[in-house]
Amino acid sequence: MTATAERTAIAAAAPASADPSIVAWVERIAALTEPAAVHWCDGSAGERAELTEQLVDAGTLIALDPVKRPGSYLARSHPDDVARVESRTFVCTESASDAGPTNNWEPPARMRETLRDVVAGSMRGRTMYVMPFCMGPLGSPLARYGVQVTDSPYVVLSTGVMTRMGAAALAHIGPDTPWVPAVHTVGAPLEPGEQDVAWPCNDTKYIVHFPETREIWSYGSAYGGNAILAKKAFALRIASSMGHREGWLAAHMLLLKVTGPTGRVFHVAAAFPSACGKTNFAMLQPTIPGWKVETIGDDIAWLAPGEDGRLRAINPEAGFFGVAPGTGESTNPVAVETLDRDVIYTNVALTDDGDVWWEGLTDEAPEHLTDWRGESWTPDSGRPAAHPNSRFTVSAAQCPTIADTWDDPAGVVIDAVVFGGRRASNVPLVAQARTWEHGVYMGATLASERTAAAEGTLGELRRDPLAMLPFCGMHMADHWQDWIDTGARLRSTGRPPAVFQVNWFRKGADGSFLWPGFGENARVLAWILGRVEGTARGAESPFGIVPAAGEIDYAAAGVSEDQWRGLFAVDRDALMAEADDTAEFLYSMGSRVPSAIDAEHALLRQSLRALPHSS
Ligand code: OXD
Ligand code: MN
Repeated sequence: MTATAERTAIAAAAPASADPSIVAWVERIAALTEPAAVHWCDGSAGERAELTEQLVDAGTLIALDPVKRPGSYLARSHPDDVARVESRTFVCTESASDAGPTNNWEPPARMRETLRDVVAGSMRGRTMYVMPFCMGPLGSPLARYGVQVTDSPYVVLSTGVMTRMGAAALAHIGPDTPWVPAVHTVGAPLEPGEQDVAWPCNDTKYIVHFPETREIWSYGSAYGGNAILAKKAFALRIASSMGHREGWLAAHMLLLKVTGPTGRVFHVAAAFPSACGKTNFAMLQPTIPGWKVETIGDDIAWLAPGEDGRLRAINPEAGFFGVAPGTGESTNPVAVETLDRDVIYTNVALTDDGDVWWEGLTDEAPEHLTDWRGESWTPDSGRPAAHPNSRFTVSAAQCPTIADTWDDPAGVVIDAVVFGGRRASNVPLVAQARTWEHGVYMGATLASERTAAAEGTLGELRRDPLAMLPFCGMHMADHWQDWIDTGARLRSTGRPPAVFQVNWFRKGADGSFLWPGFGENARVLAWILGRVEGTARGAESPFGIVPAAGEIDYAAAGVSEDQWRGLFAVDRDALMAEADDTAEFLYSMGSRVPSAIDAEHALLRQSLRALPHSS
């Protein structure tokens, strides 16, 4: 077929509603990647069924027992393609300084050349799927659009769950609608007659963002955020840069609707680094009577000042891509119920009767399993049965606690913003920032112990500003400035939400957790909302405002007085050492650090100096 004939075939197959700019782009990418066929996704149930059948035949998906897990499948990835690859993730702005010190950077022209070389012919022998998608409720003024091409039908199924993907999204992209083009290839072209593998990928990987031209290119991986480009690549990295120009914020935050005993409704946005319990918090079941918590989102929020001077938020996603290990009846019964049907599981273990299992799903492991690599496993095997970053992909709509407003095009009004990390020491269970700027400082200097969501050494403490370290598609300090500016805008017309820092993971001298977490976190949430409502008095502390005596019934949570004291212990020397480390961290962010952040740091030092010395 000639190039012209090929182009004609692609255009002819395009839905009538496809904007010519999309058709022209698809033609260009097809000419570069040379797929054997092009399929325009409509996002229908029929399309889903067909792709699922194809993936089962190819051995990529294993159908689970239709009675135990109806409509659910297990995928096993290549053992080297199991997490986001931060070392291969790039933000390519014209000037290196605009990507900032937290991103890998290459000049765009050089990166484009590299990408052209690796991507050329990379889809040979495969079908290229074209997926129009919408982030946020269709038609919402806060929603944004994109089109991803991919040669992975597994990525098509995942994107179909995680976004509003298909014909309806395409119909919303008119000649004046900006849309983000995203190219994804597993980088494993097939020679004629070559047998495919169950999880094609490439040892070489590139996850590349061009924020100035709003483009995404991903090569070599089919796993999670590396490949479902609508999620981290678009909804956080490209979106943070879009928000910078347009006056809104992309945040690595869950969203909650909380109804208090008086019937008053609150909304909370909370940022935690990856695998620190965001999904559990998003599906919290309060242990205290009279409180109801409903889910709006578990990972990403887009926040924008509304005309009424209040901060409004949407969840741009349509599904949950949650970490399976640690999700169980005792930790997150809502997730367990959400996962009883129509789920794509990746890298969890398979039971002998066609069900799934992972560490933490039940207290006791089954006697025999097939582990995430497809090998026989018993509790004596001495290795996890599920990969620590194994995941479930499931539609948000089937979560039993999903809020009626979760896809409200107007978004919800945020009353409280929460920042949390995984900290064994130094950070109290909860503290309220004295001002919006103090809260942004708490978020900007957030640190957390490393988890399995990305490559790296587990447990190592790393700064994760606003929980955005791997997801900020711009200079981190400029992103902080966007937060500071948002507060100023809200203040000019209304009132910014109250800001809090929480830490569910503080440990005592014996190394055990001081706070039970999970449902008991509702006690902390109730105090936070008491502060918002004006019913909780709070008490001054070097951390900010903490619960006054008697304001949280910790004994009812099974916490002793000693443990409670430990949760708020102030170790002057350790805090001074951390403040020194924070100063170095702020210095490492360069000259763009907002003066408001420097001022907050100076205030903290001042208050620490005034403390009595640690005994
Ligand atoms: C995620 C992550 O997948 O943060 O949500 O890594
Ligand atoms: Mn996340």
